[in-house]
Amino acid sequence: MTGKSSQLFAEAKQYIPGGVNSPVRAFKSVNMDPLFISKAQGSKIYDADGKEYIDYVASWGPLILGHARPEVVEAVTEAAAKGTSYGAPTESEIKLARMITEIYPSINKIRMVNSGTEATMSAVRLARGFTGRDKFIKFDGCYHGHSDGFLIKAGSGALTLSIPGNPGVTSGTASDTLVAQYNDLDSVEELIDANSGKVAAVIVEPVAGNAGVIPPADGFLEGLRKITEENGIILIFDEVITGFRVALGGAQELYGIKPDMTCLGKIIGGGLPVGAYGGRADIMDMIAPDGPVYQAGTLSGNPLAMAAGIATLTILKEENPYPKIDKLAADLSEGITACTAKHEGISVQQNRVGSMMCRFFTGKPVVDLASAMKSDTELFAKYFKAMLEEGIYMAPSQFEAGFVSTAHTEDDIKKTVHAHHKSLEKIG
Ligand code: KE4
Repeated sequence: MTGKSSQLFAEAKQYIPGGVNSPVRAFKSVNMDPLFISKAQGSKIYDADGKEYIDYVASWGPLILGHARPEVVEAVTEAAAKGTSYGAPTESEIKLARMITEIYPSINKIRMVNSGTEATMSAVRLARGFTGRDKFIKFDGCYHGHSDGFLIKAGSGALTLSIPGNPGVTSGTASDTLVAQYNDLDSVEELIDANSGKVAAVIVEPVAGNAGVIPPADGFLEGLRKITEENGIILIFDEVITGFRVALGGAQELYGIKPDMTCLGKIIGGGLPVGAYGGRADIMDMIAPDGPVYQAGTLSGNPLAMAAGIATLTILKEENPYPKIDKLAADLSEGITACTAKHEGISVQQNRVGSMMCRFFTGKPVVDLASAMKSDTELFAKYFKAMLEEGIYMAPSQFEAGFVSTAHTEDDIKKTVHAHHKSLEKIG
């Protein structure tokens, strides 16, 4: 089924660990060789054999406008013709920073970096520098990139591959990472009480997108805001996925919560490597060169990446595609639910926030990591393969999110529901 891709995978493994440059791409948990992609356009992606798929991975979130959106390609091409990097400030960095601060009232100042990992790593370092405290709280199953302190009970690939979080992470580092349970405010209170005066930050995915999709329970985010304010703790929203995804102003707009700091990535780079962290000016002003907390990057604010981000955010502001893509995602979700009901013995739980979604193979609602972990990952692996054979390219993991873009059509949704029906027939 994956002719040329399998050949390429064998060759890749001679030079690249696991044959991939990021573990989740290896299709390990779905027991098959990964597809190597040759090109993509709109909602479609094409493998090395030229086979077409409807794409719901969207490069793990960035491509809210679909693949090769002409305005984005043009902006990057134009920027490239003027040179690819200068290692010096450019006007485009001001433009992107201003666009984001105008849309996110909680962000007075923002620093560009090259990945979500850099954004969250820097945000926690800054929170430590600002508060003079060492520890931070994350949530079991949430993923904030691969810097050492976050690889404790991380989500995404670490969860998918059941990789224990600690090899290579020192006990000293690990001891400063405290792990609470998502949607469980008591678990946060307990950690704060047990580490009084020592917690610099709470970092949270305001919609968990790395254990599949788990929405915040009513009152969860409000409770986090209250607890952190009462204890002088910096509340960091990791909106690398949700920023410009669940609303133009991200989850903080959707749920009406004002964090102290926000991490962004994915969509703000339009598919090029960009991350960013920003927040209250009094905190951000502690970052070098004005402040003592150091963070740097050769390619931070790269002009091509800025051009892609500006083009992407400009379209999102002008088109306001959210009602359309949220409706398409809702139609997909409803179609899948209605179709599954016709298949005895197979239960699927669909979690969705806006155009980010996930279908769990389990009979009970998925409201936290524990309930997500009850999913039948073996059945998911069979389903994934069947959907691929039907021409649907999903995230190769039960514990990832799927995304609808502005390039998806009602016809794509109909085809996907039909593919779901055919796949359930195969695996049932
Ligand atoms: P990157 O360093 O991968 O750009 O971003 C890390 C990150 C931070 N925060 C959140 C909420 C994230 O979801 C991510 C990265 N997401 C995963 C997929 N869920 C990236 C895919 C991969 O690792 O290849």
